[in-house]
Amino acid sequence: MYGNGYIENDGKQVNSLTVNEDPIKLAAFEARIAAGDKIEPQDWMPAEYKKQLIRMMEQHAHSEIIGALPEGTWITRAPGFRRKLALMAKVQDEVGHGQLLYSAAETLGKSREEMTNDLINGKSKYSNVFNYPAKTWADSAVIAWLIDAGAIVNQLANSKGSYGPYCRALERICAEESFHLKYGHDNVVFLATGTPIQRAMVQDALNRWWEPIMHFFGPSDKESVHTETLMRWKVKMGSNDDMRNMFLDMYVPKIWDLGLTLPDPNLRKNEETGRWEYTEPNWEVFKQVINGNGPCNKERLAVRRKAEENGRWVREALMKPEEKYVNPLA
Ligand code: FAQ
Repeated sequence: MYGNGYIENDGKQVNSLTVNEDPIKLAAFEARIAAGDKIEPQDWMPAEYKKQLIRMMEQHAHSEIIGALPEGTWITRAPGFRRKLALMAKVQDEVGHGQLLYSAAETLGKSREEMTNDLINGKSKYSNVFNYPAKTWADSAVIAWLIDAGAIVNQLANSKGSYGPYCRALERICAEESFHLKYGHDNVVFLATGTPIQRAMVQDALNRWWEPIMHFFGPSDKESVHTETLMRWKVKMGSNDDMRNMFLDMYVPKIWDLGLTLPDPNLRKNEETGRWEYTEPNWEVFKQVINGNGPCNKERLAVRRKAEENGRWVREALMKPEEKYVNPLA
């Protein structure tokens, strides 16, 4: 099901990244991966496998935490009590996913504090999509439907991967994301079948979010740096283009069914190849956004930095083992 379109994996990249590894241990490790075993934290693993997993899980965890911000701004303005409750629960879930993923990354020896510092100092990446503003209520609907959908496509595949703690975290996350997706779909359907103003609002949001969503799955397979290694070691279970194609297959027909349009005149499924054809999104914009120069990068990191500062006294208090109790205020 996954990985059908990816470049032939001749192992050259992996070989160059593992030259210093013990060949016997490496062969045994790769045999376990090929057999579908889960690798656990105490097991032997090549340094590059560990490094790649920390990078990916950490970026994923940061994405969940920063991803709570664009939708979070709509909690106070959600239309009606039920929408407010649902959005609050969703945002809370996303932060919880961040916690699960930080814990999974910590099993490989990088502390949460180091990961947080790398995020707020701009050293570590997080998903491009969360560097755009959620201008209207329809933006929050499009995020909840289509970004959660993209996340599920990616994470459901990778939950069948090789690293035990990451796979278990992903399974749990996917279960919650599938509720988010239903919530987002319900919101989009409501707007798309509502008044002309509501319809125009959701169409406008879709037009603005389409390119970031196409970027979400990462650069094309020809440009992707890490896919070859990550697929060989079953950390990624499909290439970026495969995941993008799967998402288009599942969601473009649903978008068109609602009478909404997508801002790409070349978007169509080639029935002979089974692949979607589209105008390449602007990858220069993508590079700018993931390297700190998107519309909201600075604002997002400033909010995270402030939260870190505000919570410092709590962390310090918790880290004092000699403090057994405090005097109650009343
Ligand atoms: N954004 O060689 P590749 C969510 C970077 S969770 C930013 O192809 P790889 C839930 C990449 O890091 C969303 N950077 O990389 C939610 C690398 O840079 P580096 C997050 C990106 O790792 C919903 C360079 O480009 N999901 O949405 C992006 O093989 C709603 C070269 O790229 C995950 O993190 C990007 N989109 O494939 C929350 C899933 N794409 O590190 C709130 C796990 C690429 O060398 C509201 N991650 N880059 O400096 C993955 O599956 C993979 O890491 C990919 C990228 C597919 C994202």
